[in-house]
Amino acid sequence: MREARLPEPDELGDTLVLHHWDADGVASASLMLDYLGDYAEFYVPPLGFYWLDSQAANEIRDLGTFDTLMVLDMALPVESIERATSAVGASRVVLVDHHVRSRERLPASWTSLVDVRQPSASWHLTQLLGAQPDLRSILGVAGDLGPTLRSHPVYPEVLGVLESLGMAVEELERLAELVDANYRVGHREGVRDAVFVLSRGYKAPWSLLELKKWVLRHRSAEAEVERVVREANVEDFGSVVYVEFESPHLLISTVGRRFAWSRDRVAVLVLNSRWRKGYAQVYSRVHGLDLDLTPLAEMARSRGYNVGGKRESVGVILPELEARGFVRRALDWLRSAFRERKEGE
Ligand SMILES: [Mn+2]
Repeated sequence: MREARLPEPDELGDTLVLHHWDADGVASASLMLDYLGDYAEFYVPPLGFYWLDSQAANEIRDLGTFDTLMVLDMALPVESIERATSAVGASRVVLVDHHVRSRERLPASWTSLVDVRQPSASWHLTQLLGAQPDLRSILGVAGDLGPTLRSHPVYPEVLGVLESLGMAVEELERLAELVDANYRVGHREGVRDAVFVLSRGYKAPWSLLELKKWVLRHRSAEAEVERVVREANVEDFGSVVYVEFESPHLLISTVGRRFAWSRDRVAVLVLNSRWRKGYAQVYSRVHGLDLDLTPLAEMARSRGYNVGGKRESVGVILPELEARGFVRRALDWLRSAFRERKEGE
């Protein structure tokens, strides 16, 4: 089989690039801007939503018509991508990603450049472009790998790029946090703008590290985490801890991890009861023991909620009005799962 390749800019034509809002998505979009130049237009989906609703489709339609729709660093459902494609009248779809996709079959006409072995979309894209890795290539890696960066096989190559830039790894991590601050505080225009800021400034990382608007947004994101941790309602059932708060920020997994890691053997269930646009968020994580949360994810999925997660953590977006009912059932499930474990020991 011939390996799929990234089509040339003149094959892609006018291209609408839908990209993820995190540091990797932003860095990848900036690399794509170099490649496509004036042929590229960018769109960031509503922050925190891993699908495109009719309102998003309208926003996309307002951007005009395009030859190609590209989805970068985001495993959007096929239906959402089809919705966006028809909204802009595109005849070509290209996916550039490293996320595991659900079992959905992709239409055969799409160009799928998905490689789940890649540490980031930015690293993947750098290779697809046959380019020398630059700051953006490794910024996505640092953002996506987080604290596991230093033990990942790609780390020596990251260090090589850092050396050529005269930059320390801590500075790279700090820059990824600064870019992420835009989405954490819910500043969608800031995410969009960050693509262009990176394109202008990637050769001068120090000026980026001091960019006032990013520094301030980062400070406010951190302050909101502290506020939520301090003010949240916490119910302790022993092995299960329930945490509830309200915040418009995307911080539920950060808060959940904080509570999980402060105890030995625990499952935490966290509810952000009023997140935004009539939606709430629920997050669960186990720490210090092996309890498979997949049934919890299935419970949410069967109700039609948007669900992401792994064995040890699950995130759910659901209508605000249904949140408490779901949380009650989830707590019941978690507590009985624990009881069964105790009896089995
Ligand atoms: Mn990524």
